[in-house]
Amino acid sequence: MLLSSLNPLAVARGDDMPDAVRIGDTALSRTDILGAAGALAKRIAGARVVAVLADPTPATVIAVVGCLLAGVTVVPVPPDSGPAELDHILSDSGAQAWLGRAPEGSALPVVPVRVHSRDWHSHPEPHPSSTAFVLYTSGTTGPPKGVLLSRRAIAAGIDALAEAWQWTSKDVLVHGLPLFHVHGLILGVLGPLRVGSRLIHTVKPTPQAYAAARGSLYFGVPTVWSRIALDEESARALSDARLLVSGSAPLPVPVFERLRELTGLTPIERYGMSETMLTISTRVDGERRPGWVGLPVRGVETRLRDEHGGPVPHDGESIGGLQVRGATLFDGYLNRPEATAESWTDDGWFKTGDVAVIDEGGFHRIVGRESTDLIKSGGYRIGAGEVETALLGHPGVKEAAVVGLPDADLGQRIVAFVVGDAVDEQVLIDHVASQLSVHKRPREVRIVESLPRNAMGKVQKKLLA
Ligand code: MLC
Ligand code: AMP
Repeated sequence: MLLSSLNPLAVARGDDMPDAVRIGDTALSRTDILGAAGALAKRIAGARVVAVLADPTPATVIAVVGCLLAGVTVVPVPPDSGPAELDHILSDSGAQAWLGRAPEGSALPVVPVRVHSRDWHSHPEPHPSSTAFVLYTSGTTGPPKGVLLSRRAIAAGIDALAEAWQWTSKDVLVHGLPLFHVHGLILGVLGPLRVGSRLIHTVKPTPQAYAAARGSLYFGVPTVWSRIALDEESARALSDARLLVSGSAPLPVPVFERLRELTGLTPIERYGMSETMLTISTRVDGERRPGWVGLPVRGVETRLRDEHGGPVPHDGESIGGLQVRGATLFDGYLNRPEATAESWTDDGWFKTGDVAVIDEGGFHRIVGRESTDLIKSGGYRIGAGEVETALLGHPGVKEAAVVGLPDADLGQRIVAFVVGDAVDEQVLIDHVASQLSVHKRPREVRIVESLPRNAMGKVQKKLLA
């Protein structure tokens, strides 16, 4: 009826339910979403690219679906983005308008999202290779890069996971993740719309909200799961679920084991990136080994390479750079031909920047990242360079070096080493939180006399860690 390559509402109408999508206290049927998105699609048809301040609200879901219907590229923007991030995202993406809410002071026009509007006009199916999303994600240095994701890749990614997890319309998915990333938005909202399962979005991913939702399929980043593992009552309430799925960062083995003990369920772990969507996962009908992320999903191939591009044996011990190719991959970084070219090998594999081990059976273990300058904190990817630039923008800061240190709750916590004059730690944390998205703030600032440097003057971050 609608979109063949990416039909987020394929099972609309026939099997509709009044609460197909629940976000906080608001429930929407598929017909509600389709009608409101249709009305929006009519208004934006012909636009090229628009931005959505991606709060966890029904308006965000309707805005994204409206763009998919109209074939307009959408840029989901973290709602707490700082002024420099916003300027960069808007100018780099060429966004022509905001859908729904706009941040204060933005000069772009705003197209309202009306949850109760309805329009059933059908739109021509956009080409599968057209760009559905530009997702901004951090690199080691500089401002975030726009990852171009096509309709075709998104459809392939969701379908491959549905197969691996036996995810069907009988499931009720529960999560409370942000709606501006692959995990919460593409997998967590478009996934259920495409598969036909219900979605309960808890707004915040708290243990209590997960326990109260009584779903069959749960998504969380490891921080969410480790908080649940510490809350015995909430964890036990998940015992009736079918699958607990963890991803976006490594799930610590003790958390895996504790969840199994409290819920009787063995977590599914899966691995992915904004650039590749989800490429590796354990399967419902396969082994779930703590500390390992499983097998490539349908349509994806992986390999390991050493620093000279030579092959690394898949023997369960040898460590190499993980490379992937297949149907779920992005089409490059917007306006960044050099960065795009650097991230691919000459023979067409994407270099993830992660180091991994593959065993004889094809099972993958992610060992870490090649660069210490990409930090994963609470499942968010944060570039050390971006935080350092924000710190150096404070008049009291002379030098700054940012690293991710191990943290039981967040996986890594952002720690800034700062050389400066009479600077207060909390003032610097608040300064970064006001310039960038709040989750990019250092959790700790250490004022030091000097930074360790090598003979070339380069900061030795390994010594700080
Ligand atoms: C604290 N706050 C401040 C502040 N200090 N605000 C302003 N200035 C300061 N100095 C406020 C925040 O605004 C927030 O308020 C509250 O404190 C908590 O901040 P937080 O840092 O968000 O909370 P935290 O508990 O640390 O969050 C943990 C978390 C979060 C797990 C909920 O990290 C999270 O949602 N992570 C998900 C990341 C994710 O989805 N990644 C997927 C990437 S895709 P308030 O009022 O807002 O609570 C990907 C591909 C794949 O990786 O493989 O999936
Ligand atoms: P992002 O672009 O925010 O999606 O972050 C992608 C990065 O998250 C990957 O390159 C990995 O470093 C990390 N990641 C995602 N899933 C996992 C996982 N299951 N185990 C370990 N690291 C992961």
